[in-house]
This record gives sequence, structure tokens and C-alpha cells, in this order.
Amino acid sequence: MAMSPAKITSEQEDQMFRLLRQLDIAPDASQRVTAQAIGVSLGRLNALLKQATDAGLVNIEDRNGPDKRARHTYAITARGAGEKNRLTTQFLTRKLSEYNALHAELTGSTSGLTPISNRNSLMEHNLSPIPELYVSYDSAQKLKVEAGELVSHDLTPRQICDLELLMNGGFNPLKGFLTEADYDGVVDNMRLTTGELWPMPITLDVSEDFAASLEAGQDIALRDQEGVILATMTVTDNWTPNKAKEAEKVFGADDDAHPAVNYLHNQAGKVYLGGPVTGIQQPVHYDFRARRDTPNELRAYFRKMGWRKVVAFQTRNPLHRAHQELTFRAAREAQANLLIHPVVGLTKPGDVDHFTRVRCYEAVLDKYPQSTTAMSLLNLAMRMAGPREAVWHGLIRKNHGCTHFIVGRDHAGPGSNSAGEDFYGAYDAQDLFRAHQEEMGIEMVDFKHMVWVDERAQYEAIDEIEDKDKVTVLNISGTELRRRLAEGLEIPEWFSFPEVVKELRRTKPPRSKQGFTVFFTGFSGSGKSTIANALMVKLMEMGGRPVTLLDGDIVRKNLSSELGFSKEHRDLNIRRIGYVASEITKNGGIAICAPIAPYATTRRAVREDIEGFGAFIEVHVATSIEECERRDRKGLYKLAREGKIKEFTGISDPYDVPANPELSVETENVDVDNCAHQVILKLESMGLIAAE
Ligand code: PPS
Repeated sequence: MAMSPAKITSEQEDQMFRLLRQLDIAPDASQRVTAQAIGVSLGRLNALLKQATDAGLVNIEDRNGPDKRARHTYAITARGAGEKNRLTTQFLTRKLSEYNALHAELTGSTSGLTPISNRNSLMEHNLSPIPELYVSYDSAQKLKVEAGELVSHDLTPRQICDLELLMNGGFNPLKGFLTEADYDGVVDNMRLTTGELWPMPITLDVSEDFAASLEAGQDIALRDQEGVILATMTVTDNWTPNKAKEAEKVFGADDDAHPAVNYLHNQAGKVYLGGPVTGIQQPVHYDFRARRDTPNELRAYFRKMGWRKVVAFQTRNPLHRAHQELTFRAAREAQANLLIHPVVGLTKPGDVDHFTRVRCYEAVLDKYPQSTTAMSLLNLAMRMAGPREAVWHGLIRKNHGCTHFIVGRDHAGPGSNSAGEDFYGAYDAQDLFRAHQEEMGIEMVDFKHMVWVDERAQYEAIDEIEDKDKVTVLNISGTELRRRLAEGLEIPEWFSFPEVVKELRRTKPPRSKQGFTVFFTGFSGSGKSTIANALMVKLMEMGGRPVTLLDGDIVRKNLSSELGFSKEHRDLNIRRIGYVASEITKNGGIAICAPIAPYATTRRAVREDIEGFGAFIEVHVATSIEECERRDRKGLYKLAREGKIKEFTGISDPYDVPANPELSVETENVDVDNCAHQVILKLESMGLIAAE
């Protein structure tokens, strides 16, 4: 029978694979035993041995032992070991496709086995411990005492998240906050100076004053918000970054509508410090302690359970049925166990709080087959950086011992930019991940958008539905879900689990029962206080929720009596008002604020503080500066014109006109009662007040 050359080659390669494997196991065996073990004649064995020695795969060493028939040791060389690995993968891949073909012939369907790609690195990297930055317990006790003498930096909530993952190996290979050279490489092309892939700048941002007080090479102590020393850091680098460039390169646009760009410009310090970190202790968590695992704890768990392949699912949302279907499918496709790995550090402003989410996850966990699935909480501070974030998430999961990672539609998407368009394409994250997965050593399980097909009563990937025009395709977006929860509307069984819906309703009662904040802004004398007072009385007349008025003058008397009108002091004043209003909102009350609040970024920060707990209604009292000056009820404009009051808003200090307030009210030719009524109508239209 004539054989094709390809067939001869693969047979020869199989023989070489068998020979190398056999010599690896028994290098001292006699030729006869080796030939028998790999199923070839002695003549063929000799030809193969010659080929292997000529190619430098095997060394033949003389052995002057008593057994004359086994005079040689056939030792595999380093090159031979590499060739053996390559041939092993090739052999298994071919066997798998033969198996698939046979399976298809017998059953008319595919076997469902996944191809073996990058097999060696994938199968081993989740088994061994990963380097951490912690010192031993004894050294930590000593270091803690010494560190008490060092200059301290109080970490922000985001920096605490970053530090925890640096110290426990979640951010391996990073050994500290990025140096300037590493930062440049990461920003420009996602590479550290070592050439390793790292897509996200992990930086220690501080104030200019603090940075200026440090010397090169100085050790500092890093403390949490209660003052506990978590680590020390040797400050090797101290520089002022180009934040606009960082925004463009890392987040795709220098647009404050992106939460991380907003953080970069309006919250992060102006200067970055870089240098290695020495870990003393983990940040303390009082919540869900049993559900939090370091990378090494998860690796140990996988070893103990014998999980060689693990597919991780990242989420910042409660799990609904579509997510469960997707994770089931991913585990099946990758033939792997499943790790539900939700983020409980910082997520997108306005997300469901992690306490509620974890209770939801725990309710859903019972619905997964026992001992195939684990859930662990990840204290990551997300950046919502889409494609770069997906690669970052993949590297973090690899460090946590996972071999596969699920990337769905619009992974870690930040929503719309200031022009109302998406920052990233829906599948950009999958593309970037795919381009790097080989190097990352973690394989992507990609998913298109999953939707409910009513006629078949099941979830299907949108692009796989061939009869779209004949079936009813259903989907509830995140925004729609929030609306239904807010308005107390029905959430269908096909969408979520009753336990999850119950939990969400518990923490998110309908809007008409939630707290909210009405935030008036406008020039001095614009009528803010008068309208705010009228509104307060109307809301008190309706009853149901306590109402608190935080008027500009009242606050300045009771909360901010030591403050003046510099930008710094005004910001502090508004942040204080925001803090009190957020507490009132959180606890189900109504806060009415009426400061000038001249700066848009500060108003936005307050909005973010509050929107986690309830609605924020910005009302621009749009009385013109000319009209305010004409009224001049307190005589302050006159004094400002005379230069007797400095930094007076609208005269000698700026006012950012709100770009997108929920409501703008004119006060010229409109009476106060009418203005307050406009606010009431707005609140009604938002579902915040409703008939019992
Ligand atoms: S801010 O900018 O929001 O912190 O201002 P606010 O706390 O609302 O305080 C504004 C009231 O203080 C009086 N006042 C001044 N306003 C603006 N600029 C300067 N320099 C200034 N100095 C004193 C003024 O009466 C404001 O009262 P309202 O209630 O707005 O008329």
C-alpha cells in the first residue's frame, strides 16, 4: 500500500516521540527492551537513535557495568527534552483530532473536546506557589517597630487594593509600585523594562508637598486608613506624570466621562512615587473573610482538589441566569472547573454594593454542581479600561492559578464618553486578549452576548441563533434592570433567580422609598435658599421621609465656620455637604443642599458619593449674574465691585455653568412657589415621589 509522505513523517515523528519518552523514563535500558517498549525492530531503533544523536537530542554515554548487554546510557539532552515536549503536544493534538473524527463518524456530532494549545505552560502554572512580597512573621514584627520611625503615607482606598495584590502576588511580576521607566513602558506599549507584558500603570500617587519632602532612596511606611502599617517602600523614583498622555494611551481618551480618567485628573495626586515594596501584613477585612483568598491560597486549593484546569469568571454585577449559563458553557468548553471570582474592591461608581452582591452570589452558588465550582472574592480596584483591563484581569487570574478566563461582550466597559458614544468596541477586549494569550499563559474563553430564546426556553449566544426572525429573543439590560428595581416592577423568572431578586429588592427598595439628594447650585442671591426652603416645606407636607436642608449659609455657620472662599476651601465645603447628604440619602432621608458650588468637578465628585445610595438631582438656579447683582439682597455685590470682598463668585471668581443638570430653573418673572413646584414635578417624573 502506498503511503503519503505526510503519513510517513507523522509516523516517524510518533516513533521519535515514543523513543524520547522511553529514554526519559529508562535511559539505561538495553536496546532490546527499548525497542520492545516503543514497538519497533532493533534495526529501526538503531536508525532512530542515530537520528536522535545526530540532531543533538540524545547523548550516548559508555557505561562499564557488569551487564554487557546494556553498555550504554542514552541520556536526553536539554534540546531533546524540548523536542519531546513539542512532539508530545503534536502527538496529543493528532490523537485528539483522530478521536474527534471517529466520534463524528459514530455519532454525527463533534466530541466537544477542546484543542490543546499551549498545553505545557497552561497545565503547570496553576500548581506551584507564586512569589509574594511579604517578609516572615518574625521579621514583620521587627520591621513594624522600625517602620514606626519612618515618614508615612496614608494610602487611599484604591492604593490599599493595589498594595494588597502587589504583596500577595496577584500583580506578579510587579515587585512594587512602578518606577518611572516601567511606567513609561506600560503606558506606551504595555511592557515593563524587562520586556514582560503588563497593561495597567500601578502607581503610588501623592501630593506635590509630600513628594518634595522625600529624598531619593528613602524608605517610607505605607499605612491604611486606620494608621496600621501594611508595608514599607523604598522610593527610588519620584516624578510628575503626563496624565493627559496616560489617559489617552491607557484608557483610550482624555475624557473625564471615563471613571478612571476622572480619578486620574480629579482625585489622584500630582506626583507618582515608584519603588520596591516590602510587605508586613495584609490589609484587614472584616467582611466575608472565609471567601477571600490570596493567589497562593487558591493555588493550594486547586492542588488539593486536583483541579488542573480552572476557568475564572470575573464580575462586578450580581449573577443572573445568563451569567450562569455562560459560566456553565465556559467550563464545559474548556473542560475545566469553574472559579467565580467577583471583584469586591472598587468597581464602577453606581454599581450594586459588594455586600449585596456577595449575598446574591452565595444564593446562586447552590445552583452549580457541587465540587465543580468555587467562589472567591478579589479585592481589586477596577479601572474600567476595557481591552487593557481584560488583559490585566487575565494576568491576575493566571497568578491566582487559573488556566482559562472568560471574556464576554464589552468586558470592563466604562459606558459612554462625553459625546454619548461607547469608549471601546464591544469585542475590542476579546481581540486584545486573543493577541496576547499565548504569552500570558492563560487561555480566553470568549463569549458573544447571551440572550433568552423564549420558544426554546433557553439562553443562546446571539450570533448563533439562525432563526432570529422566527423566535422571540429577550434580554434585559443593566439599565433596564435598574429601572425595574427602582420602580418596583416585575423581574421575570427567565432573567434571574428569585433569591437574587429578593436580595436586590431588599437593598434597593423602589425609588419612591429610597433616600435622595436635591442639589441646588447658582450664584449668590440667585434664589437657591428661597426655593430650597419652599421645596422642603412641600416635601414635609407630603411626609414619608425625613427632610434636611443644608443651605449654604447654615453650613458655613455650623459645619465650615473656619473656611473662606479660596478654591481649596470651597471644595472642602462642598465635599462636607456631599458627605452629610450621602449619609442622609443612604439612610433613606431627603437632603436638600443649596450652596453656590461653583466647580463642576466638585459637583461631580459629590454626585458620585451620593449616587451609590440614591438619586442625585442637580438643579441649576439659572438667575443671571446681572439679575443677582441688580437684586443684591445682602449688599455683597456692591462690596465685591468695590474690591472689599475678594474672590466673589461671578465677579472676581469663576462659576462653571452646569452642563447637564437634571433641572434648570429660571427665577426672573417666575415666583418661588412655581420654581419649587417644577422640582416636585421632576421628582415625580423620576419616580422619587409617588402616591401611596
Ligand atoms: S461655595 O462656593 O459653594 O462654598 O459658597 P457657599 O458655601 O454657598 O457660600 C456662599 C455664601 O457666602 C457669601 N459669600 C460669598 N459668596 C461667594 N463668593 C464670596 N467671595 C463670598 N463671600 C461671602 C454669600 O452670601 C453666599 O450666600 P448665598 O446663600 O449663596 O447667597
